[in-house]
Amino acid sequence: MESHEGDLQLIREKIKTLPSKANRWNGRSDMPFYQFQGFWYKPFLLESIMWQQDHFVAHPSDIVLATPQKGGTTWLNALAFATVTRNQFNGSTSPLLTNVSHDCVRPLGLPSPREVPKTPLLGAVHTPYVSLPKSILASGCKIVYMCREPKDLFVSQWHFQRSLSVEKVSLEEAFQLFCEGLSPYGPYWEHVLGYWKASLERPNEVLFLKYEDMKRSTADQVKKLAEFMGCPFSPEEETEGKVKILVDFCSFDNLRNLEVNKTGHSKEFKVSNKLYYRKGDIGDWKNHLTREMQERIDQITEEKFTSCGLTFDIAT
Ligand code: PAP
Repeated sequence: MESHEGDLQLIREKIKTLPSKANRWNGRSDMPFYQFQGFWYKPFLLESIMWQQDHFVAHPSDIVLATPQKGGTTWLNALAFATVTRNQFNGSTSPLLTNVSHDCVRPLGLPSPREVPKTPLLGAVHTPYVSLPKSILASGCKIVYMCREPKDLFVSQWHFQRSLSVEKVSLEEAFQLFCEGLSPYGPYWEHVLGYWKASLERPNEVLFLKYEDMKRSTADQVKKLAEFMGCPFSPEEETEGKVKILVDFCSFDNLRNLEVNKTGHSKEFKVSNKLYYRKGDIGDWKNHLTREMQERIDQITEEKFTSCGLTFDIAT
């Protein structure tokens, strides 16, 4: 890690020259938001993205898993990992039994001392498409993106950020910030559109998934994911019920109730694993947002997405 200190120092200096604003999501004056290539970041998260751009070398067989924050990262990682390793591990031997799914995929950022099972899966975590390392695009490796209906994503992000912060941002203030685009890795709509447009331009290389589709028809979506990743389920596997077994293993209730996800910490992100499992429902926004809030956010969604041919079921 020490040999990277010089590079990191240069990156830190560069970050200080970027446009910045107070981060009212966590109220910490020592950790403002910085804007880079159109998106807002906490400085230590931006360090990692800038480091990746300078140093990460992708291999054509890599599979990048990307999500906006709270777009379904934990679930996508688990499903993709269980799918590509299904002939290597089963429900009693899977590393997912003892590791949060973020720790089962290879990191793209700074070299990490943690042991990661060998798979083609790379966790790009929340890097916007425009900021992915050039070598990922040049290598032609596959990218899977999963995102979520904006109201539910906002509510999930608000809960998550509050649980990480001493100073708790109110729902109203966070809502205002989110709609202005000033949210972690925001503007959210631009994050989604970057990958959406890429999936239209390069459908063989970019798979665009929605959390809601994954909830409503998990088995079909997992089959699509497997096919895209180059490891389709065979007719025999389907007859043997392998898809259902995998889907049940990665279900919210099953993973949330594992000891590692009740009491453990992510090695990569030092976050308490239970924070990655809250409700896992579609439509929790109805328990939080006023009618005015709903209308405002839906209007932005409509304005931003409809002309690009992207739709979400905003009523549920
Ligand atoms: P991250 O981006 O910080 O890693 P991420 O996994 O994207 O978090 O988001 C967590 C959301 O996914 C939570 O949603 P909620 O706040 O609305 O409840 C979490 O409950 C949900 N989630 C986690 N695991 C699963 C799963 N296996 N199935 C369905 N939803 C899940």
